[in-house]
Amino acid sequence: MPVKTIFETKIEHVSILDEQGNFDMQLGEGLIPDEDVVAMYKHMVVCRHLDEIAFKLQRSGRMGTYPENRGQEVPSLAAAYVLQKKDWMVTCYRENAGLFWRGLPMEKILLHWMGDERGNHIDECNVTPLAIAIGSQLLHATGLAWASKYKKDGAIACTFFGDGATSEGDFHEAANFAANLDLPVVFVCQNNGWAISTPTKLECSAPTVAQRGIAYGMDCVQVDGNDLFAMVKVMKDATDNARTNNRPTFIEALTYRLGDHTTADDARRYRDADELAMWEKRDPMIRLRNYLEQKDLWSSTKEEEQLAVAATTVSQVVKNAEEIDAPTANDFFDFMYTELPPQLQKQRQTLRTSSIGQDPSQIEQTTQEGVVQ
Ligand SMILES: Cc1ncc(C[n+]2csc(CCOP(=O)(O)OP(=O)(O)O)c2C)c(N)n1
Ligand SMILES: [Mg+2]
Repeated sequence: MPVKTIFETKIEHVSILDEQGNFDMQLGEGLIPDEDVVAMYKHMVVCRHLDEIAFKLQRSGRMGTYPENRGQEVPSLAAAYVLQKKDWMVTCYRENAGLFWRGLPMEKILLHWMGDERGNHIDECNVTPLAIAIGSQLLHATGLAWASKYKKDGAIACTFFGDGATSEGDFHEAANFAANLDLPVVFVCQNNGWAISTPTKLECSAPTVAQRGIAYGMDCVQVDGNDLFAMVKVMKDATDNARTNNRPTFIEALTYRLGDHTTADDARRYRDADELAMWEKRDPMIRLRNYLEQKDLWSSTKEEEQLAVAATTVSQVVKNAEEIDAPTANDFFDFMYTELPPQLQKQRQTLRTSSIGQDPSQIEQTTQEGVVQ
């Protein structure tokens, strides 16, 4: 029997506005109206300022650990621009730009990193709380898409994760379910080359991360994740695929975190200065600003004005986050169950006494602090 090839595939790489400023008219013309490109650039200016201030809040002891988003603004913003209101955006922790575009109040992100659970009470838009357990959110997105399909509400789910997350079992389980059950999910992998200090090549021997999706029968594409136009293009294709065919797509967005992994990290210990310098030149905002200036849609004056808007907006956001009333101790109990089980009711009632969890009627003395509001 002759040996025959039974499966062949290829991964396409999509780029429209490259780092030299070349623009592919065939793919890019008419893709995004000029006023929307300007609006997204303005949004990025605000997001970048928030990122800088969040870093400083941590350094000055006013916030807990924070993962800088700098350099990775495009993938989530492009996705949020393409998604519909009813869709779900299910993120990890470097998607501020997209979350804010969808309508998540900025102070909620600060509250989250300040350790205040109210940052995770989200009823403004269909986004889920930030996932810190790497890869866990992929299963949530797949479940949301499955529920939407069951309910026939037409919503799709778009989830974000890093290159490192594709080495987690959760990724493989989510991908398998999504593809086998024909679920409308868009998997956006932000490949920034590193999982903390582990370079992508040490955990993925294949030439692209995108091809990990092929094993599950998904459509897979690689894109320049610092190119707003290319990212919008692949997101449009992927959301059409999800909405029309109920099929998942895997998008590998090549990007780079210009900061440390988090404020608890020092990337200089494992990353070459040359590598960083190369990616600083590929900063998505520089590229977009040059494009807009060439088209006479932006100028230094407009940049100054927008920086002033960003400063005012962000200082109000910080004020809102810092001046919020302290949470009550009862919050601890009040958001886990619809009906609190009896033993937890006892704990709630006796939270501020020295007899936590005992039957309140058995407690002889309750101090003033023991009165639970
Ligand atoms: C389940 C789990 N294992 C380990 C960690 C610790 N951890 C936090 S971030 C990270 C690396 C993630 O890398 P990647 O998925 O590439 O995302 P990036 O931070 O580069 O965007 C690890 C291992 C975690 N948060 N959750
Ligand atoms: Mg990574």
